[in-house]
Amino acid sequence: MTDVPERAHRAGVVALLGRPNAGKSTLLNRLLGEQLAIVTHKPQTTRSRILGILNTDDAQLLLLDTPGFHVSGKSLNKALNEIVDRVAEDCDAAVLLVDPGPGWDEGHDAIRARLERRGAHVIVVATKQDLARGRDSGIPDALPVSAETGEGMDELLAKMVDALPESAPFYGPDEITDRPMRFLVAELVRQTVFEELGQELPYSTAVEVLAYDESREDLIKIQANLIVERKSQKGMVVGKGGAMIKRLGQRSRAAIEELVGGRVHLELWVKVEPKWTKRPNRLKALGYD
Ligand SMILES: Nc1nc2c(ncn2[C@@H]2O[C@H](COP(=O)(O)OP(=O)(O)OP(=O)(O)O)[C@@H](O)[C@H]2O)c(=O)[nH]1
Ligand SMILES: [Mg+2]
Repeated sequence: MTDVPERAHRAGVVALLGRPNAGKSTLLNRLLGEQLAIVTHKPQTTRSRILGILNTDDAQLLLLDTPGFHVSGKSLNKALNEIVDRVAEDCDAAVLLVDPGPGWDEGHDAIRARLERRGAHVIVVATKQDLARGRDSGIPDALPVSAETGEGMDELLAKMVDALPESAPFYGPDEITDRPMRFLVAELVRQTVFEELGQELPYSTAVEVLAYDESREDLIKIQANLIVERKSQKGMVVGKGGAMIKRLGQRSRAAIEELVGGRVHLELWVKVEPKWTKRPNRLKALGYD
């Protein structure tokens, strides 16, 4: 019989980086087995870094979902890129997700070089393999995965753990995120807006939770503002005879009830705040910085 030395516990931050819509948030949710980050078919859904905590037998992975990196001069988009930059400066390892559809580009070269300069281990992953099958992804040394089917997840997990330093865990075994319930609630409302409203409007929308009242045992009472930039947008969000805001409220409430596992009363208001996407203080207050 041989003695197998027990492997030391590992822990650290693994950043999920990629272009908008590459599937970062879907991958986070798949790895955690929970819907922590919102996912939509539209690009630029994620607006802040979101930590998901994943425990294995001998490791704790602090998975950081991030906004997609892209080129744009708009204030909101610049703020999002800054979040990506900071995460890239701070992680122990990074998973660089590439959708084989649009493929690899110079943006990927730049971020990989930057991570490697810092000594962060980079794992390149070709996503959406359930769609890409048979196509040559043209991405060298990429691990093929599908967050939809779960293909490649065990190999990816093993690679991520290998890339982490030896360390005791940072969080307790029951913790799944560092984000407060208010944040998760605001995100679920935002997801509903992406699903119900046209192409442009979700990008002008933010959600601010004003009250989260748990004082009653059988019902959580939530008040939230849906912030838009223009009066005409308010009209669209409210809808004919209030039909749209009613639908947004009902769908959001159902999603929040699923998250909290109990009854929820949701009051949703629409507020016009001209140029909130261009005001650094508002971006900060809303958590997009
Ligand atoms: N078929 C398939 N679709 C996927 C897969 N992963 C993600 N998607 C879809 O791709 C779209 C974008 O997914 P997200 O997870 O929101 O992408 P993201 O990288 O977080 O996007 P941003 O937050 O906007 O940067 C959604 O419609 C997902 O359902 C996959 O493995 N297979
Ligand atoms: Mg996302």
